[in-house]
Amino acid sequence: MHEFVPTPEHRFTFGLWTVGWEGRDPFGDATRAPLDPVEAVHRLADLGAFGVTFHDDDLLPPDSGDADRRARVDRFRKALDATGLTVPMATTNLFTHPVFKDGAFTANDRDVRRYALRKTIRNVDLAAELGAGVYVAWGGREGAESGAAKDVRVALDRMKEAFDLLAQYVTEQGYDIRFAIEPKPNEPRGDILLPTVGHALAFIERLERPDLFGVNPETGHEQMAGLNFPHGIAQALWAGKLFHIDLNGQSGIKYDQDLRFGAGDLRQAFWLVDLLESAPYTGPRHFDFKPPRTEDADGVWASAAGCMRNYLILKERAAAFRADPEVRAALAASRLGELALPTAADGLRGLLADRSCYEEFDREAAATRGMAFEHLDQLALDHLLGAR
Ligand code: XLS
Ligand code: MN
Ligand code: MN
Repeated sequence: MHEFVPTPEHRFTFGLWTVGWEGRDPFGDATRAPLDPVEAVHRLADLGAFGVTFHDDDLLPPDSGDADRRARVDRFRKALDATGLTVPMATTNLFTHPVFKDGAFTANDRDVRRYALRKTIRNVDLAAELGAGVYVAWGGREGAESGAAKDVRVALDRMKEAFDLLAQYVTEQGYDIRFAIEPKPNEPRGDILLPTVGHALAFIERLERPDLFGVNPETGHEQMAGLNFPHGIAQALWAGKLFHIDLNGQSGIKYDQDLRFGAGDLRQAFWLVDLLESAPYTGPRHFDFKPPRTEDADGVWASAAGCMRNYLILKERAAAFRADPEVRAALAASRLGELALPTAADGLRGLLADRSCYEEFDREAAATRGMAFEHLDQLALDHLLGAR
């Protein structure tokens, strides 16, 4: 039997804000005490994680002076050095302070937009210092609750302006940093700009330096919009834009649950791991979850360990599925190999000249062919449930 023991080679990472979540929600106060980032680093390393990520404010109180900042960064750095934990990603908190109530890069107020950019740039410097290769941008407050409040086309101009300036900054500084835009359909705004992976991918192509931009899709965010997460990830991979990923659990179209990975839609989690492990995707497996506020400190670490354990179990199940000779036969019966053949390797001329594909095509015979998907899917379910 597999032990499912996480090691740094698995590249599991966690945000400081995940295990450090105190359990404050719109209806209730904190249920847990603040967690020292240094303790988080040690506990995550003990659990077998590869790295840790942070918002500027998770590590440094927003109004801390230069000396205090330096002391806190040095202390954090010492914990990283002692444990070998890495910082593959960092991001900016552009949502907690009331100044961001109408957005950051797309706030109607110009002074707020300029402040948001400077706050971001300040933390990009720290990200570079700590060796992060990816900088996540989640625009949780970029949106509206009412129609006339936001001219969306103009707001997208401002969003583009912000990202173009950030790309110029990292290029001029010579930083080896790329940006990953994180879509979300709603919460905390009624409607958020760039709500899905597809919206973000289309937006990126309009930027001055699209090569520096990819996406950071989150399981629950796509599922809040009723979308198929593995399909979104597949399209991001297809576009060469999966720079980072936020893994967690979500049960259907409702508030952002941020359950541990494996909770929520288990079948989508299975197909996701199957996809990531065969892609290949070499980036971190980053968990952006919230240990429920019912949990004490022990429950927090049990929840974090569960994220990694579930990933490893699903990885083993997906590998067993792919290695099963009956599955291979079922994939062939479902003609997956045929999907991989170009539709017209003979070119447009060949297609037009080929009478067998139209004039002589036996449409009725093709229409009655079964696809055998149900047998294939049952084999997958058998593997997922441990019945094979
Ligand atoms: C919130 C987002 C957030 C980003 C980082 O819903 O998931 O945590 O990942 O700002
Ligand atoms: Mn979330
Ligand atoms: Mn996230």
